[in-house]
Amino acid sequence: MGDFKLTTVEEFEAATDRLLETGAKVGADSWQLRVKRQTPHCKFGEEGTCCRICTMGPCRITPKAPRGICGCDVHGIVGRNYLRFTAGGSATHSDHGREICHTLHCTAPDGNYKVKDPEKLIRIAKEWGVETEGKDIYDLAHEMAELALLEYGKPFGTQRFLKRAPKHTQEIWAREGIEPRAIDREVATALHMTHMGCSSKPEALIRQALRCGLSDGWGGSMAGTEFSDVMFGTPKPIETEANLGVMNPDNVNIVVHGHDPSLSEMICEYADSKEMIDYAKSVGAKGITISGVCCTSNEVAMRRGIPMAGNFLQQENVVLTGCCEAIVVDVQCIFPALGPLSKCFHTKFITTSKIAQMPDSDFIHFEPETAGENAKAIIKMAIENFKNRKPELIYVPQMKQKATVGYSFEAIVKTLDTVANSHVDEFGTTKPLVECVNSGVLRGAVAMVGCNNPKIRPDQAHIELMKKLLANDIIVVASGCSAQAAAKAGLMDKEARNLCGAGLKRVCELADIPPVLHMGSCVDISRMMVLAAEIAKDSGWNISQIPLVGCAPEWMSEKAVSIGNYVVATGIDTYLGVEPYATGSTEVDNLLKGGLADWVEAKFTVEKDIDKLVDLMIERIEEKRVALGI
Ligand code: BF8
Ligand code: SF4
Repeated sequence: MGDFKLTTVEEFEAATDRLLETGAKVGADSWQLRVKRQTPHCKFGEEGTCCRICTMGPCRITPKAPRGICGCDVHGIVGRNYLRFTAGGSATHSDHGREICHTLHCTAPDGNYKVKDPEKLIRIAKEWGVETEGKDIYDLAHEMAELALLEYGKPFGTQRFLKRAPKHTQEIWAREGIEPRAIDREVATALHMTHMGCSSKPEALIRQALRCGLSDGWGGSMAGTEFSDVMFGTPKPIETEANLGVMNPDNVNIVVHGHDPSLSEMICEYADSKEMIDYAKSVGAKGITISGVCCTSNEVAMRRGIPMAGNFLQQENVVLTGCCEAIVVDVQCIFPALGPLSKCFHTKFITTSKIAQMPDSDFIHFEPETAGENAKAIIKMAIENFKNRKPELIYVPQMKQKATVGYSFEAIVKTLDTVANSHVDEFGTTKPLVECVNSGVLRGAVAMVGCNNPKIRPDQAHIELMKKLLANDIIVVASGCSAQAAAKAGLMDKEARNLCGAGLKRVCELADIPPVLHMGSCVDISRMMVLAAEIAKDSGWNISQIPLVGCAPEWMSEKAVSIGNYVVATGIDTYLGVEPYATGSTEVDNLLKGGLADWVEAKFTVEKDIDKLVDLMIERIEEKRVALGI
């Protein structure tokens, strides 16, 4: 086993405490302090029983006041709030996807953005019935970009990617009336339905939440993932490192944070140029280190092996190291706190998108047409900031783990194909994986996703859940901040296979994989949908029958609820460690945690006790095995 050892959450916390001491010296605020000031939280908000969608209110439901002024009951109010929450998430993911489609439209052989995976582009074009023969690849890229953009507003029909789902799943969506139409339409319908005096019937509201979620997972997010692969390359296994120790005090440190790979890819590209490295040396640095936070980090880690400095609740820590020259952000999950915090240090907080504009930041508008110049300007700004460091504030926790990442759907299929020798001739299917599950070498799989949330001890739930699953021969695929928690702990180091049960350990050895497979960012949960769909087709099982569940133990965002809705609507039971704001209505709560199964063959389970949560997932996986007779 060599000297491999997991990094513990206690060690993460000790490192954070040391950084917070630096913060205290300069009067910095932190989320740890703000949580104290914000708790206890408002009960009405937590239960979803406050309505403020018209100015006759706000109305709060209590035993004495069981209806709002308009007469809406608690079930209507909670259902509307849940749908609005979903619409926020779906809009956000999908708009990210739209940006990617726009960037695809800007690709040119001599431009900032190119087509790096032409085979994938052609594959999707054929799927969409677009003629590819004899066409210039850039003409095809532009045609596909336009078609993809039309998916957002097309007047008729449903999402093109739905055809990727097994027939049974497509039939369920049609039967339940939840096949997503144009992506923007599902968001607009959600907002329309929840306007004052429209829907107040929980069934109708939750049905639309599923539909709106599906327009994200099988629409906007899927477009984001697929066309990012076309432009930046489909991820393949690659070595990297994770945790704050990847920051190098001798170098100019640039941290990329957010979600859109169009920005981070360009920064990585130029930071690697001789011109920029020489410039960094001229100011006394040894070089340039790019590292990442949140999903943009996952994107560049998966494709370039760029190290991951941390996940969501670690974003302030990178500034607290005192050696972050610039934290460059695009959209989503960016703490506005980074503005004032950066002012306590020499750090430049650089915002780049009109979607995410924040006080106390330097705004450099990043656009596909001028991406190269923008990236250079940002890197130069960071380099020129190197001299402004305050040496007495520099402290980087020497903590990092090795990780093998880059397990796109394509990479998983290719890698696991090597496990079952009998199927070498069937390269390109999930059959070897199905065979491992069938024989019981693998008991099943869990898709671990989502954020950190101070309501749960950060990273602890992700890591402990994964450890127990691995010990029980359940393979884990992970994305988003969950994947980063795993990487920081060391669970994406191939050596971590020693923590697995005998079956999973054997699979990891034969396929030469870590036991937790990094599938990418949160939009890349669409990769997991494709994987589930292909497993269903190759096994003959329905998606809901596969010994597979989803889990977001520390989730916090609207995007996460949108994801939850499409994962469940795809037939995958989903386990949460944090309650959605829906417990105030028995009708909505019962629907989410029970009734949905009658519609889509899956439902939510919420359990705040993490030990119980993992046991429930293992039980469910074993139940599914029994039902399949395997
Ligand atoms: O989209 S897991 S904290 S970074 S919302 Fe955000 Fe949550 Fe992280 Fe990526 Ni996803
Ligand atoms: Fe109150 Fe009804 Fe207005 Fe909501 S819509 S704020 S419940 S009056």
